[in-house]
Amino acid sequence: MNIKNYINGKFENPIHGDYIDNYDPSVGEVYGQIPNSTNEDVEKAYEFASKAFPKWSNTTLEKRSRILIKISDLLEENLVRFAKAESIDNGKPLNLAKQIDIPRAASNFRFFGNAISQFSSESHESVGLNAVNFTLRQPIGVVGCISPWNLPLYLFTWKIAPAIAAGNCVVAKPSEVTPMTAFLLGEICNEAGLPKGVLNIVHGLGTTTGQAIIEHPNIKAISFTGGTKTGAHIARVAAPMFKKLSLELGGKNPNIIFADCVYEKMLATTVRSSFANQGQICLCGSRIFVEEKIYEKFKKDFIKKVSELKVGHPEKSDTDIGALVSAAHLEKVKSYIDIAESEGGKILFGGNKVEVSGSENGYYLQPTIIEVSDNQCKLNQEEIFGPVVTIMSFKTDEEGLSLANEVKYGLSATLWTNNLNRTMQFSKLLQTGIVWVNTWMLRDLRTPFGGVKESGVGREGGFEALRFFTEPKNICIKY
Ligand code: TXE
Repeated sequence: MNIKNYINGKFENPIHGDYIDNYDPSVGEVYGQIPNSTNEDVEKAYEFASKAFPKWSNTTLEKRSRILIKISDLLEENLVRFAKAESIDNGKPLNLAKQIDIPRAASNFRFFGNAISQFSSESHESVGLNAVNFTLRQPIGVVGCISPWNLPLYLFTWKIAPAIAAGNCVVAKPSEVTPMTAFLLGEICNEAGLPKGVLNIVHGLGTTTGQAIIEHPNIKAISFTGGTKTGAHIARVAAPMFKKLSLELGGKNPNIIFADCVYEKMLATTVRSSFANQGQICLCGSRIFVEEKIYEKFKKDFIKKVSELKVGHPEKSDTDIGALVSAAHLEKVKSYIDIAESEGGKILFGGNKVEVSGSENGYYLQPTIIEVSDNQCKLNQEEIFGPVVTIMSFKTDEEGLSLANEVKYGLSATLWTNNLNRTMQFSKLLQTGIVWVNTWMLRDLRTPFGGVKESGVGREGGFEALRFFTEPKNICIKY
């Protein structure tokens, strides 16, 4: 299926008529084409977005809210169609797309449709000076949203929904690896009555289409999720132009397990936090640290549980692990497994590509557990972003904490313990933006979401996102 750009409410071919292939990772074959848009397409999208801005930014909150909630309803009505499209495009199990990706995309619109009606700004009375200050929170104008391939519609809408709720117009680019659900979203926006030009979706490569968005002199804010290297590049381009930036980048998250946890719950959740979505979630707990007392038991039980996971075609209902997103990504992930032994690691389970019957050319990999002894090895320091976890034991709280923090990333951490004192100590001292205690990936959309260190700058979610997509202006009135 060939997809088109969505500009000013219409589906359009790219100006130069160039296309790139789109692959179905479950079979390793091209199944469609996507526009390879140039800066002329981005310029066109920008022009329509900026034309739509005066009216959209003056549209009542009630009306904006109604449209966002309508988009959410329509996504729910089209759940199966969207989930199928997401699963084919990305290789993720269809069940996962049905249960997580598409419902969450719908929640993003519903949440920000409601949140905008509760968003308020401050006033400061300058007592004794006969003056009052109040803050206006005004939309920025035209903003850029660039998203990755691991949770395609989920992360795309996580940016677009707050941007338009706050009154901005958007030029957005989904990942060229997984463009399909973003394409389908255009139809739904039209049906929901989103005015033309408020959202414009331009498809293409990061280095051309994405680059045109970040370089555009009048796109004043960029919200980006993707790799740390790309984030650093975007920051270099955007900083001299004084753009507002929100960067959600990589992670290498610790999962710290103490002997006093509720063991069965921890074990089941650790299987999920290791391998959900083929381990391609920035929040996956890819470094597992286990207190020495229960290390051998954990090792045995974890291997057993992981060996029960079924790698298979994404459409099959009993598939736990689908295909990785692309041939290039499969090779990248496999290259880490290949260096494991030279780094002193021991492959306890998995490590090999899988040939799924009937889909022999798909990008499948076994869930893989590697025991390591040196936290400084590449396997423990670099983001692999696939179904590969390392495990390592520790003796004391101090050791567990320093292993967790000795890494350049700082997105999230998971802690398994029932000791309140330890919970508080770790919560304060872990160098991450998010700490989960006795759970993983339990999301409340009101909370600040994002990382520290090389995991990014800024926070998404709740009012943080609405603050990002608005400029505060202070008005001082003397009376
Ligand atoms: O991401 P990229 P890639 C990590 C993960 C993965 C690595 C690379 O480790 O292996 O990043 O993945 C657009 N100007 N994460 O190469 O390139 C690109 O088109 C503007 C973690 O796929 O960062 C896509 O839309 N845009 C992550 C988006 O950036 C540019 C999720 C992300 O792609 C651009 C994905 C440019 N110059 C990968 N270059 C997470 N945090 O969840 C690329 N893009």
